[in-house]
Amino acid sequence: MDVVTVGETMTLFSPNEHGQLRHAHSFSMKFAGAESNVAIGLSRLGHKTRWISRLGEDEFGDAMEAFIRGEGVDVSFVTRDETAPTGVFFKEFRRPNDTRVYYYRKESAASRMTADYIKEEAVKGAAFLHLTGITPALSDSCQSVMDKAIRLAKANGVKIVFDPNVRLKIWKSEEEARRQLKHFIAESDIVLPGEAEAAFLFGKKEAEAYPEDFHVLGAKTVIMKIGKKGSIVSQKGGAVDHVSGFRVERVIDPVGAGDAFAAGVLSGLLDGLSMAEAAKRGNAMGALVTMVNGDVEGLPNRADLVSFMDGGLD
Ligand code: CKP
Ligand code: MG
Repeated sequence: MDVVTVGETMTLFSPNEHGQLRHAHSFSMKFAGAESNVAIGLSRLGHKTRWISRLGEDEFGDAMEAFIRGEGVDVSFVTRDETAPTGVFFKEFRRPNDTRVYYYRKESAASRMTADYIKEEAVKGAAFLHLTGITPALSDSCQSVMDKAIRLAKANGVKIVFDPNVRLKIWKSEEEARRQLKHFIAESDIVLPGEAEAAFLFGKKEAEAYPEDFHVLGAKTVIMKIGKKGSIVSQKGGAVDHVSGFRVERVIDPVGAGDAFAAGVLSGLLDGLSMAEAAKRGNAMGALVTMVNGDVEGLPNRADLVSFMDGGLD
């Protein structure tokens, strides 16, 4: 296994019209969740991935499991809950550059995951464990899921990659979000924040100044997304490097770009690239996903990624 990830994926109802959600009449049903987005992105590039989660014993759970399995992701550690449903969320394309999400995920099956569902054999042998800050916001038991996964990763030499993915709609308070996210950053080998997330955690400052804040907490490597400017790479005790971004013709849907970036970075590292080259692949993946409606629909296969990185010429 190359990458193991744990988290909630929801059924996504994406309106077929632009404008306020209240006026939407028809929706496309999709499946999206940060962790499965990353697993799918990696799988399309030929890496072996496993996604651990808990689904409702319902139609959406069946469809989601089949979809993610169909993308080549191992789902053998996914469990089912007979009394809690699979979570749902809606997107709203309110105006150009104003996409919003609305969650219906309280008390979902995934929020009921407990540490018992994270088995040593599911984590052992992987190169990376990918986690995000969404999971600990779901419930107290999901916090224990994070702690158990981290403990197993450390005991088995699996590197921990953490994307803060700040979601204030589901945290109890901003203070609680900051406290817990910092705790998980401190446990991680690689942290993949966005610039706005770094500002939320450490206060507004120059982009180049943030990596040090993450290093002080304990993170060895920080690769920070800085929007269309690309990303910043920093290793503890080393210099801060800028890696430029790719030109995006038109942003259709920005949701999922951070997960695509994570998949690109991990793919690069699995292929033995340097941190800067891996960040470049992450930048390309993020750019590609923004140009397509959906969180995973824009994730490329290898040939598509290479052609885009080479300038998009066939
Ligand atoms: O940070 P990103 O836009 O890449 O994350 C998007 C995902 O898991 C999306 O698919 C959604 O299901 C979520 O983040 C979430 O819970 O917000
Ligand atoms: Mg993100």
